[in-house]
Amino acid sequence: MKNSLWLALLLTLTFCQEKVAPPAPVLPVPDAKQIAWQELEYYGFVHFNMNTFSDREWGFGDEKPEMFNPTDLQPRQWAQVAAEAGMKGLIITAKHHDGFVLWPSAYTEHSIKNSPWKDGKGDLIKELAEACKEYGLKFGIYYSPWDRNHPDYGKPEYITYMRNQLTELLTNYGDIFEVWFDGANGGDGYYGGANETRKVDKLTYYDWPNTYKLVRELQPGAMMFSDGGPDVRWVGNEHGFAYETTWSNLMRDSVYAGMPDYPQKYATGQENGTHWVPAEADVSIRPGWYYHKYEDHKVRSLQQLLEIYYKSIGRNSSLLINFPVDTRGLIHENDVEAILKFGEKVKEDFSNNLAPQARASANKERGAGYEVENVLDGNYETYWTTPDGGKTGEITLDFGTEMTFNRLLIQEYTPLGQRVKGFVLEKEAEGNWEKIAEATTVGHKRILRFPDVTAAKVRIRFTDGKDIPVISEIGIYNAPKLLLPPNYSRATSGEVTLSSPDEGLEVYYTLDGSEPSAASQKYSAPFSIAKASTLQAISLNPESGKKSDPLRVEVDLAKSKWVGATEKSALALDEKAGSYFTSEDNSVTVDLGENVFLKGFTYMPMQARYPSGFITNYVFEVSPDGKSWIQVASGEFSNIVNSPIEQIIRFDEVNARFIRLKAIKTADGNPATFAEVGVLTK
Ligand code: FUL
Ligand code: CA
Repeated sequence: MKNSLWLALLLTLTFCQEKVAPPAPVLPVPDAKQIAWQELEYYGFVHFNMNTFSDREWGFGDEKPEMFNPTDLQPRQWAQVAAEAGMKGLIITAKHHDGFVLWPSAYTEHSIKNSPWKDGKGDLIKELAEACKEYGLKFGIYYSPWDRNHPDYGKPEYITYMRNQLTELLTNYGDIFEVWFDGANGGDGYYGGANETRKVDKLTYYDWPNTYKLVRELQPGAMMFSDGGPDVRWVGNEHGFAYETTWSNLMRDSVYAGMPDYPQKYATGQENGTHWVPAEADVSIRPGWYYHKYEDHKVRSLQQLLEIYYKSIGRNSSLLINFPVDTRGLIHENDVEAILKFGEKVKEDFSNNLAPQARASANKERGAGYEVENVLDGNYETYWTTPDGGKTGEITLDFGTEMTFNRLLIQEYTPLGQRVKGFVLEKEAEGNWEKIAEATTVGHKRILRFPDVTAAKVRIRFTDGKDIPVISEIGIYNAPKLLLPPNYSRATSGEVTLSSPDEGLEVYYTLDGSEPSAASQKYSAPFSIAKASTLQAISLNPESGKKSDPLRVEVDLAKSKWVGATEKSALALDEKAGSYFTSEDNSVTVDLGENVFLKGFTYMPMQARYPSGFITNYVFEVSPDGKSWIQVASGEFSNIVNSPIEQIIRFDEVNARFIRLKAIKTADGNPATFAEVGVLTK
């Protein structure tokens, strides 16, 4: 009797000692589906619908179903590419603003069932749902509330139509992980032939509460996206960037889809937001959301994609990258190459977490179950936290030996709410703590990039928060350098600037056609190239000795003495492809400032997102005095509309002081535009 009493007492004591209560949550907190969704982080968008065939971004609604005619439609290729690129899901534009639907809906004729694709017997939503399953991807639906085709849009009847279609989509295709409601709505359209402008009250027209209820009933696990949630919110721009300070908390009741001041006022989330509505950053891999052949050369570079990664996923947002599937029905080769390289590089950057090699300690510990080691165990569910009271805490990682690194990753345990408002990363150097980097919010994931640091001991100080810090994971990485060719630009003076694509790389170049190496001229500051030369340059990692592929540019005569005949034509002579000159008389005339032997000219068409005035037929003339002109070349820039890259035309050598490029015809009949005009002298 006595013994068992003692045992019971002992057990109780031990139990009491070990049982430390977890911190109370700081509201708001995510629900179960939001917690699961958070883990996905990175998934893909597919914009493929009528616009693909009308070559538009927004269709008017009067397009004919016959136009939807892909020649090689392969949703399995999309899924395969997405999976290989590391994406966790795909969201398809089931219906965009033009109203055309990619499944045989019973409620409209404006659908693939009246298209030539598979003789109207196909169901693209079904095919993609199956392909996603095959490749282990989650499947999501984009559905535009705005419908420029439907005769009832703007009337109450349309809401029934919308709910009928949502019911089809959310019943017949298995699990849907995200339903994407676009915020763009109301305006002019076909509307069943009415051809008029219809405005709706964005707040009340759709009766969102009841539409949300329907989605919840049919797909309880689905996240609903719109500008203001309810489950996931728009990041407020289409560049794929979240903010230095990004809260998952949102004043949800103040926000509705399509509100004009949403991006400025609400997109960052708010510290005191009432609901958990995390950000999603959406961005297309090209300038447009839909495929346009003329953007084949404008697929985002690896450097740009990485920037997006670190500014979205690295800033407490998910990342949704769009593929504008082409008119064949495939993700274009250029986009495939770009996304696979990107996927590989992200994997490489985070392939080796150094943090678990360190001995961790903390200035405060809550007790058993909340030890500091929890931030190094690779398990999101386990976390370190401090006793109640205060808003700060420090973790020190001691490697015992010097380590080199350039990334810090931190994850808060968000089921207990987003808390951290400020933190600093420091290293120990000769007994002192030196700051490496600092930032504000953490949330699900925060990643800081900084130039290589070598240290044996680092410290992360959580300096401010809504309450005590609760940290799931800390990672330290040494991301390999981005060994891409240097970036090149040139001023009108002839001055050339080269920049390396990553920290800590060196740049070497040659001007004589030979291949650059570490023995070539090392780039340290802008230098001048006045005459025609072949510039080749490499980026080189001085530690590994590895080098990038060479950049190769045919540099020609500097434009320092050039004067355009009109003031505005200087925009065609400023060495900037992004600026352009619109000419009412369809020509550019230039005084080269000296007599020059010419062997050709170049024309860079306008590079803006919605270009106009591409020259299709040209005449090129030269003159000794700006008065008497002789024509030295004429012809066609044949594929310029589809491929608006720099056009290079050669002719027999002539001597000239003045040049003139004239458009005989432009692609759209609008005044000719010139992004840049140059000459060839070599
Ligand atoms: C926007 C739409 O208007 C675009 O066409 C595109 O679908 C993009 C993802 O959302 O609001
Ligand atoms: Ca952990």
